[in-house]
Amino acid sequence: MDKIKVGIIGTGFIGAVHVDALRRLGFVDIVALAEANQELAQKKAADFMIPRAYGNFPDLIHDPDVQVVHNCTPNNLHLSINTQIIEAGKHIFSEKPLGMNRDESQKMLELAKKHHIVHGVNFNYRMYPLVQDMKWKVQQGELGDIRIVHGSYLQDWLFYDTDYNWRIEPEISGKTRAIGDIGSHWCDLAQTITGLKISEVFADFSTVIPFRKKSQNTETFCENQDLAAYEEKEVQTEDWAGVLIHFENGAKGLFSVSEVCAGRKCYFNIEVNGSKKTYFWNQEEGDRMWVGHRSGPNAVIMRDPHQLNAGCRRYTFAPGGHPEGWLDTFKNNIQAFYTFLQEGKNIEQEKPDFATFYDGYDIACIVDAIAESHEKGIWVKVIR
Ligand code: NAI
Ligand code: SOE
Repeated sequence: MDKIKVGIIGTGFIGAVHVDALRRLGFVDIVALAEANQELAQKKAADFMIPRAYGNFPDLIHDPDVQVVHNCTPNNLHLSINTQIIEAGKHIFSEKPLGMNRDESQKMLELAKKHHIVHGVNFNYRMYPLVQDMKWKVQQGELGDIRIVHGSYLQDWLFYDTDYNWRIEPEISGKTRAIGDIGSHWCDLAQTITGLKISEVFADFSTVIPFRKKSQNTETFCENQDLAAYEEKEVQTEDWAGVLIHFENGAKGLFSVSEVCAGRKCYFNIEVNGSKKTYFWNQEEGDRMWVGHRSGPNAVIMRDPHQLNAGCRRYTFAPGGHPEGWLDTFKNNIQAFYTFLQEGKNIEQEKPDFATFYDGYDIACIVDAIAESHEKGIWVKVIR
């Protein structure tokens, strides 16, 4: 059988991770990349040993050999690039958030449905083996009724006023920053594990650093502390947000997000309190999960392929005690997407484990409701 031929648009921080994950699959070949200009495309193609380099993304999309396109560009380019990929009839794996807002995301979902392509959005954290296991346990009723869901996603990479990136600018990132960028992951995780929809939100935002120094180096996660030259920029988006949430079954909860908590790198955690027990999981120690009991000892479950339910075993490889982590979630997500494609499955008939444009749109509806709640200071229903 021929390998599936793939093109990647945008090879910055996360594009490089897609290259790594795709190469671990074995049954796909990266045949082309596109970058912001020809010189950069050629440099990246040489670095990654990818045969074709395009300085203009439509040329990659219309390369007749390319069957699937990954979009790893900043958020403001998702709508135009994704639209062209879908209209060319190619399958698409887009980075999150799907669009800059609900309207953009809805357009992409409608178009994807019309063209009958396979569509994925990279909400990769749901592909930790223990997250899939938690989802399965909840479905089996092991947790009981879901009562409370809470957690946070905290980072520190924008801690200094010298930290700068395109995510600071609403024209590129969207109206929200911490919520759209990492709160979107938290909402996807909460909905994936519980199987419940977030129905109503009440939010409060804070821009902790009102002015930032923009210099030449604005790479994602760059270190920039002694600047010789910079431009002072007023910040319009939130560094921190707190959100109270209601779920469709009456369960309640809350989460916070931050990009300015010193020492917190990718501190993404969730706790689900059920009527029988509690599950707690933290991404930075993603190979472990805590189970809390009212009567009887608490437990820490260590990821071990032999102890995961059968449906999750395809998302784990290393024996217990041999850590798996963040990079493996990309491989798992991409593997789920390409296996679905290879097996000729249809998203309209079967809900895959990976997030689709349906999920991308759903999360955009929540993000917009959160932004509206902060602006108006009221509870806002999530309109889907
Ligand atoms: P980045 O700034 O590191 O990389 C973006 C890349 O896109 C750069 O190489 C840039 O040259 C390229 N690019 C810009 N304009 C282009 C154009 N017109 N044509 C082709 N390439 C172009 O950004 P980063 O951090 O990689 O983020 C990209 C996307 O991935 C964002 O939507 C972000 O939200 C998402 N992301 C998702 C992550 C996840 O965990 N799922 C992690 C990090 C980012
Ligand atoms: C920056 O906040 C970032 O790279 C996000 O864009 C990703 O989605 C997250 O997974 C890690 O942090």
